[in-house]
Amino acid sequence: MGLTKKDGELYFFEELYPDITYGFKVSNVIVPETETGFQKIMILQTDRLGKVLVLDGIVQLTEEDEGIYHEWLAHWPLFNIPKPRTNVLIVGGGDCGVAREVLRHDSVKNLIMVEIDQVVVDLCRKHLPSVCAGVFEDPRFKLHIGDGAEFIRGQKSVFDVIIIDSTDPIGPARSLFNTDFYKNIYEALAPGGIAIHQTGALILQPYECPGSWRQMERIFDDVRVVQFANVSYMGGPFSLTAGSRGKGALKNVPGAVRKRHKESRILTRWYSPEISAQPYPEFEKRLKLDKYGEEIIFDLSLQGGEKPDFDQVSTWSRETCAAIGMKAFGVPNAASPALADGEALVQYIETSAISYRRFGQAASLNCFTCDRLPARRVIDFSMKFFNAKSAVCWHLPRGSFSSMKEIRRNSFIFKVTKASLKNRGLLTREAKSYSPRWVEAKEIFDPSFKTPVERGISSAYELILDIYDCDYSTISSCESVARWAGEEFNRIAGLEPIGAPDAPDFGHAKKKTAGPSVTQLLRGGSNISHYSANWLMIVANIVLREKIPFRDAIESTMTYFKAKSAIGWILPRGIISGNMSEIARNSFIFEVHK
Ligand code: AG3
Repeated sequence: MGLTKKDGELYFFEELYPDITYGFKVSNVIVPETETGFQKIMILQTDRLGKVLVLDGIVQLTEEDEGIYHEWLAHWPLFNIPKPRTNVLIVGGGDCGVAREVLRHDSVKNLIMVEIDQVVVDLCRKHLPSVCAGVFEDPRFKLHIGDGAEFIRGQKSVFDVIIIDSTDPIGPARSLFNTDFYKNIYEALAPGGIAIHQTGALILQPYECPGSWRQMERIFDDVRVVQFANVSYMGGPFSLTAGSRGKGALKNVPGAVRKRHKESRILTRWYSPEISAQPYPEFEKRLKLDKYGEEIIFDLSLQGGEKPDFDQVSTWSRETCAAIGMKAFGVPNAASPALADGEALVQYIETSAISYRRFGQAASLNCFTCDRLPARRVIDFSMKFFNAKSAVCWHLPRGSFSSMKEIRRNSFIFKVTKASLKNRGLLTREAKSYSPRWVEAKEIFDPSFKTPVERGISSAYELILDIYDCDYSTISSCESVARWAGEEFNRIAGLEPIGAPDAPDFGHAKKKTAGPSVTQLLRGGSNISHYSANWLMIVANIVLREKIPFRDAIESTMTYFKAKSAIGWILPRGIISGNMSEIARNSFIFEVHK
């Protein structure tokens, strides 16, 4: 919307979000929207907020409240760091508001600011002199015009504090939200140093802070979220995410911080050592969860030649949702109304998806949720629905951050009968449960490896992949995940897609699901993937009959998402009956490292 007339008066409405905005009355346009070569800049005069800096339609600061953001960004790390604070780097920060606050610390001897956009610096210097007050006159300040991500590369143990005052991860700042950048930042920190980054509004940008937190958590020794709220950044709680090189620097020990603040004699307007700026504890707990989801996978034998069609299976999927108390999203997706042998039906649910396919007389079912999973109810309901006497089940922790051993220990294989369903308690306790067989990836990758189908165990098999530490930009774009599922994977694996990948937006970000889903129906199979920017993870279930080149398919997937590690399972599917220990012996779990 940007500048808009409302009742004959000029208003500005922010353009960060497609579906929600805020605005204010503009008394004068000081700098009309100008393309800088990197972004669009505009400076406005308002009665209520003073001058306002807008980049690409997004409010960066207002004179009225810029102090809140700049003070927290500069003083939180500078007062927390126990070691001398001598060398400081700012990445971005072209308006010089953070630089102004940093330079108030006498202990800072050198401050380098790397800003990509000279036009922002010049126009802010000219029109927002109160923001950059004193900065250009200070001999400790050095401005470097260039790309911060480039500048930082190869710098080793140089800075005590690094402050990343970037725009949002759209436009020129995209590269500042990636794992490589955070790694380079870590390297550039002196031991004991702290880096801090603006990571967006907690509620309106639900992936941003968790996405940065999760990447930083893998790289830095301690990570912590700092929370505040201001007027300029709509949506209430706003986050900064800090990481340290070495342990202990982010403890925010009130006594020590208070002492440093007092001794510095810096009179802050907004920053105070009395405020812990800790995020909501429940938010923090969710951030630290280490399991993405859970899945129950089971095969039933259908009665006397039955071949349920689209309508029947749709009813099953809808009623399964009701049985587990989860909302269905959209309508079931299938290749044809007949649901021929091997063809999948997929129903998205509020926390992931449930799916069906039939191989001969076996119905192969999956129920994945990123929330609670009442496995007993799913199995019980489905056995009744399809009138089956027993089910072969695999219960898997999906996207677990535990060790391989732990993941294997929590992957259960067991058989359920009508009788065992009558009891209460854990299904795996009652039935004898088995674990999948742990094998080296190279065994799976060896051309001589035989799938459960080739071993004569089952008529189909399922390749399950949990791919960790994906690249933020790749994983946060639905198009790029759909391109992987629709083109890349099939090309390498030699699979024939039916139609285009289905990647609906059910507004997952606003709901409780951990991530949106993509389905690619395949000739004789399907690829159902869930992905999540805040978990930096893609979890995929590929059900097939034919063998695919596992090494190439998994390697190219990991390369595509720039991932470092993955856990995989290969399970027999389409089982009518069988010996459980044989089924377990032919259910594999493996670990892949780049
Ligand atoms: N840079 C951070 C702007 C963030 C805007 N995002 C938002 N409202 N969700 C500000 C630069 C000020 N020096």
